[in-house]
Amino acid sequence: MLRIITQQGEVQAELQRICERTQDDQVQHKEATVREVLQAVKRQGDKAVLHYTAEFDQQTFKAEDLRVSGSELDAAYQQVSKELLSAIRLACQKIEAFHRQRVPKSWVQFEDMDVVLGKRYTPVDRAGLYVPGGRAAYPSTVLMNAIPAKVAGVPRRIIVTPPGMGKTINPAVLVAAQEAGVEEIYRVGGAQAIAALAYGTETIPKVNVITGPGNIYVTLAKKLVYGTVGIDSLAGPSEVLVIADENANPEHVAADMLAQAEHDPMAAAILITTDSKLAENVQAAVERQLLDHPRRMLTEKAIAHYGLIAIVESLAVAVQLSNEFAPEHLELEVAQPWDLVPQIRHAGAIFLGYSTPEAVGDYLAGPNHTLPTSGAARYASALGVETFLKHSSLIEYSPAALEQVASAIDILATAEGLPSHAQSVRMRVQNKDNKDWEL
Ligand code: HSO
Ligand code: ZN
Repeated sequence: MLRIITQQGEVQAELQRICERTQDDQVQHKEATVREVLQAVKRQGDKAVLHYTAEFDQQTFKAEDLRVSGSELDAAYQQVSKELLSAIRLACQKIEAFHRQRVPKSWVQFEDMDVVLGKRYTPVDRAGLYVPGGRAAYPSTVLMNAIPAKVAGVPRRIIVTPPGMGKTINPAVLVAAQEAGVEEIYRVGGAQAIAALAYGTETIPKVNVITGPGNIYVTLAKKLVYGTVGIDSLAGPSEVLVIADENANPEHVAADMLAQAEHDPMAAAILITTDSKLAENVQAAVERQLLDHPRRMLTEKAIAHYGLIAIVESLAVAVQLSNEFAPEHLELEVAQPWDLVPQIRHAGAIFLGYSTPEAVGDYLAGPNHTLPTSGAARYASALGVETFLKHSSLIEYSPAALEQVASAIDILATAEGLPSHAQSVRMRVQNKDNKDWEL
């Protein structure tokens, strides 16, 4: 049963508990396992990858089968329906259009004729995209990772995903990968996949950046290899916070909350409303919609542990509580959603109005669905083209410009006790014709 609470202190305590739900005591123990996997793959490469795939995924095969073959890629198109293929293509097109819009551009600025400054963006050479399997075989996640990497211009894009029964990979995942321009796919998941991408093996290339959501083992592994490679963020179980007024449709709000809960037993679904009638109606609608839910067990678990309805006195209080929580997804099911936007401080994605369910963003609105969770929206943003780019600063000074700043550099370098820094400037200024070396 979805709990309704009204006392503000209790609401705040509950929101904090839900926000911190991944920091459980089991993590330490799991981290030890992940360290062992990372070390083994680093030392033994493919051999360790295959060993852990047999142990954790119960799939045994040889190193030459790690990479998904061209014929499997072709065959996948025969295994998905025409409707699914066109939906994937529509999503591809909308996601790509969105991500192309604000690609950071290299720039140079001629302050005056003597100083040129700028930034030059370049993509990483190789990106590793993690696509979960098992409970979560999401072609949409393939698109959300692979398209920004392609738009960023990453020359080599690689997908890793755990094998299912008979070492197969979900055909919809294989089709989505190809539609998004990825043909290099390895059947490996878990911490062993992250290790392979971070250190490289005989078969799997070492990459520069690893992105994509995963279970707790994948997330811990990403955290531990950070530094050897870049990562997007530590994307934990999904969450939605809905702010709704008295005109929101309780069936719709309930469906949106269940859409989040059905992802994971640790997913969170929170409603903050100003209307007690709506609260009761949503509570009842959730019960009703759960009755014949095909993923009832898992969904109910999430609702029981991390589901919550809070009744508050005003929308301003609702926004304040939401800011403290910093949700991954925030739905504003209110009459004037844009009025609230300036007050929103932290949220991975904001869905405005009664007819914008989160699902539209999960699949094809265009913005990325890989978003910061568990309060990370306080400092992080959605996965994007920038995740695969870095920039080099550009600086050019003419002799005259250097002369102008020489004494300031001299003073700073002397204050830091670094005489060669001072000298490198002084020499140039004192020998403007640059003939010193001839002496
Ligand atoms: N809500 C998930 C994304 C997703 N939903 C994929 C359906 N498929 C995390 O933003
Ligand atoms: Zn979703």
